[in-house]
Order: sequence, then structure tokens, then C-alpha cells
Amino acid sequence: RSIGLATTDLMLLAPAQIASAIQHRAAALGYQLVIAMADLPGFPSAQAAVNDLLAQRVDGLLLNLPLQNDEALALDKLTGQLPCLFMDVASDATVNRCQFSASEGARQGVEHLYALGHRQIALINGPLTSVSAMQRFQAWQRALAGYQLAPHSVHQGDWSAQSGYQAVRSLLPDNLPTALLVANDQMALGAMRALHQHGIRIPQQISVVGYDDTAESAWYQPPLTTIRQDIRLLGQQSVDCLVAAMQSQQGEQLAPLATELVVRETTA
Ligand code: IPT
Repeated sequence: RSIGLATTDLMLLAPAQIASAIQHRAAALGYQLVIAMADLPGFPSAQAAVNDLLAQRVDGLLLNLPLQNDEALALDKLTGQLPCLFMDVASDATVNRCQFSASEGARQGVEHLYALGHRQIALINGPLTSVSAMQRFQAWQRALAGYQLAPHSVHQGDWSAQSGYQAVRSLLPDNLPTALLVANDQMALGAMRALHQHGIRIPQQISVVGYDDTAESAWYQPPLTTIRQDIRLLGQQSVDCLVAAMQSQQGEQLAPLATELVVRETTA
């Protein structure tokens, strides 16, 4: 028996590590994993990846693709009776979901910086096409507003290290905030590179908070303070929940998984 995984580009560290975690759990339960990667953002590529997996007659489907609610519903329909679990949709999407709470994670980052005394906080977003990026952004804004703060500035990235680098370059040399909230660790890596190039000390002159806690983040220089999404747990839960649905035990709706602030050495 096999499980299909339709996923975003595996060049990105979080989806790659999520795929690895899914593969481990699937193998442990005796399922073969078949992966189809959407090579472009947007619905046509997502649909093509799903069709690919349907053609390979998988017995259940995990979708780690950013999808708007109507797109998720359309794919849910396309797959008919096949059990499906969506991993990157809005929290009000009426499909089966397994995902972390974006609002909790974003709030944890703001609370941490506020408690350290930061009031000038710039935001580096993930791409506009990503549901989770937008949810993190909205939750950052809500949490800042709760402290009567507005962002120092808002920057648009695309999840890549390069886009984080460029965002910080646009703030240099003299418009730096005291802290950066970054929507993923890869963009934080690029942001830190730009700061290092300009001799700006982390965390003495600027604090940086990432998001994901992918495996490399403890090895950045300095080690990255970030919001941890327990990727191994996500792999386990998503496979377990899908398998339960495949064995047609009533697929109960999972509560959002908790995120956790991991304080390392990029914040002070
Ligand atoms: C999300 C990651 O947090 C982000 O870094 C980026 O890799 C993105 O995936 C790619 O789609 S995690 C996802 C399960 C919402």
C-alpha cells in the first residue's frame, strides 16, 4: 500500500525535512511513499502533482502545498473518495488538515522581542502566494497591535536566503530596526549574512528571530533564536491521521500542533 505526498519545491529546507519525516513514519507503518513535487507555485502545478499521484494509484494523499480554500476544495473533489490531508491551508478551510498554529508561533516571536524591550521590529514575510506566510504576517500584526506597536517596516521575501539578504540590504545603512521577525529560518540566514557584511553585531545591535527550526538553525553564526515547528511530529501525526482515515476509522479533525520558542543566541 502506498501514500502519496504532493509537495512544494524540495529545494526549501522545511518541506524537504517534512518529506523526510513523512517517509520515516510511512516506512515504519509499512507504507511506500510516492512523492510528486509541484515545480511552480500556483494551482496548475498543484493539480498536476495530484494527478500524477492519482495515476500511480496511491491509497491516500498528503498535500504540503499552499492552497487557498477554494483550491483545496477543488482538489478534495478531484480526488473523490481517496482520503486526503492538507498541510498548508487556512485554519478555516473545510478540508481535513494537519498543521501547526501559525497565529501561536507568530505571537511567540513578538512576545519574546517585546519582553526584551524591542519596539522597532521589522517583518520579513514569506511569499504572497503562501497561506502560511500570510497567516504568520497577520498574526505578527495582531500581536504588535496588542502592544500598541506598528511594524518598523514590512518586507516581501520568497522563503529563500537570498530574499532575506535583499530585505536587509534595503534597510542598510541607516534604517535598521532593533529587531527582525523573519517568516522562516532560510530568509533569516540571508538576513544575517547581510548584517555580517556590514559589520552589524547580532544580537548586540540587532536581534533576529526565525521560524521553523529546521535542522541547520542551531548551527548558524550565532545560533538562531526561532519558532520551532516540530517537523518529526508533523510527519508522524500526518501519516497516522491519514492512515486512520484510509482504514476508515472516522478521520477526526486534528487540533493544530503547538509551536515553541527556542531561544538561542540571536536575540538580546
Ligand atoms: C513552511 C515553512 O515554514 C517555510 O519555511 C517554507 O519552507 C514553506 O513551508 C514552503 O511552503 S511549513 C508548511 C508546512 C506550511
